[in-house]
Order: sequence, then structure tokens, then C-alpha cells
Amino acid sequence: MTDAAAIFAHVKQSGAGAPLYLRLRKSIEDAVSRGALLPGDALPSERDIAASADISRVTVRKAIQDLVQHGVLVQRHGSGTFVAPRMERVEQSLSRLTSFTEDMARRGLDVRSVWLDRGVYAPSPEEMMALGLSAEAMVSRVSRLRIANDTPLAIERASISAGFLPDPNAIGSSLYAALEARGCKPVRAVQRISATNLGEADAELLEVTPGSAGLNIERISYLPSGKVVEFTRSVYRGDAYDFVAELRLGTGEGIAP
Ligand code: 16G
Repeated sequence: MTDAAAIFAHVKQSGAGAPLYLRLRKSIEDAVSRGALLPGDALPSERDIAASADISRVTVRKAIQDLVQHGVLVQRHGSGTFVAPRMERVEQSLSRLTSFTEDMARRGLDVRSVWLDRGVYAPSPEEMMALGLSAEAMVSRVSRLRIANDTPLAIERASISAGFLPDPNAIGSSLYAALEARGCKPVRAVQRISATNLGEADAELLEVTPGSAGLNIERISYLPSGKVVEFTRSVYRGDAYDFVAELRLGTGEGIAP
């Protein structure tokens, strides 16, 4: 019996009571977590798995589709099903104000964004507070799924006063480049990070299981004049990011708002 076949041989005897496709799914997940199947390994064909586990191909297909949806496996047309490559964690300094595009370019990763929304709106009370806007002012909203080397890493929902950015459609691939071109690139930011469990919609965009760990990040950025230019709420994948801060023996100062 091959190593891969051994993974499937006892599916029927495992997890009594649970539907067969769930038992198969669990066997594969367990094999991935204990390293019996490694990132990039090819799975046997549906027919071979069905024969090893003594279950129907329909059941095998259902388990595999489930695992593909949850990012454990990937399917490549014409070449089969593979264990998904492991996410390289991105280490991100908390002491430099940089853009997503700059961060990824420095690591040699390709950046891509999928636009979720961009337009000019009346500000919400939260945006009015954060950006210091009156109720008559308008706000440009820019929501994007940020992708590096084909892995979705974050959903970013930025709000900029329309006074600084009247046309969100004028943004190319980088919001900060667009702000710089208009002479209003932020020079300072305050960032708040908190833990979250990803809801259905965000998890689907980030290609992880609903309920997975995520990071809510709120960034408020300032111009040299002290005016707020950006209020961005982001959701980052918890399995992809390490935020790193350098700490020095301090004088007890707080963060200036
Ligand atoms: C970063 C910022 C985000 C900013 C974006 C601009 C965090 C948590 N967020 O992702 O606030 O809007 O960069 O990136 O770091 P861009 O210039 O590539 O559009």
C-alpha cells in the first residue's frame, strides 16, 4: 500500500456516525496537519481514493470540493489536485508608514487588487468623526481586496475626504501614490489592531474558512499640517501577518492623537 493509499484506507472505520465525505475530509486534513501530505503534494485520482477508501467517487468529489473551498487543497485544470502551498507569513514593521504596494514590492511579491467599491458618498457619522468632516462634506470610499502573489491578504476599506481625493476612479494601483500625486500623502499614522474571527463574506474573499482568525486594523493618517487625510478599516488574514514593533525603554509618553 502506498503512503497516500494508507491515508484513505481507514476512512470508513473512523468518525463513526459522521457522513462519509466528512470522515474523508477529516482524514485528508489530519494527513496535512501531521505532515503525511506536504504542501504541493499531488493527491491520488478520485478513482484511486474511492478504491482505497471503498467509498463512491461522488463522496470523494464532495470531500475534495469542500477542501478546495477551504483552501486546504488546490485544483489545477488538467494536472490534478494538490495540497495548497503554505502561506509565507508577512512580517510587517509597525514603525514605518508604508503602503501595501510598497510593502509587497520590497518583498518582491506581485500586487494585485480587486475593487469592491469606489465612489463618492455622504460621510457616515464615524467618517465625519475620524476625518473631521461636516455633514455637508463628501467622502471618497475605496474598498479593495489586496492580493500578493495570488494570495488574498487583506480587505481594505479606505475613506478619504473628497476635498483631498475628489475622484476615486483616478486611483491606479496605489492609493498612496494617488495621494502623493495630489500633494497629500500622509506622513504619520495611528494604527489600532484588534483580533477578530472572520465572518462569512470576508472569509470568502480572503479564501479562508469562516470563523478563521483575522486582524481588524484601523489606520488614521495625517498630513504634515496635522489634518487627517485617511481613515482605513482593514481586515487582514491572521495566518498571513506578523506585526512587529521595536520597543525602547520609554519615558511614559502616550500616543499623540
Ligand atoms: C496599507 C495601509 C492602508 C493604506 C494602504 C495604501 C495597513 C494596515 N494599511 O495597506 O491604510 O490605505 O496601505 O496602499 O497597513 P496602496 O498605496 O498600495 O493603495
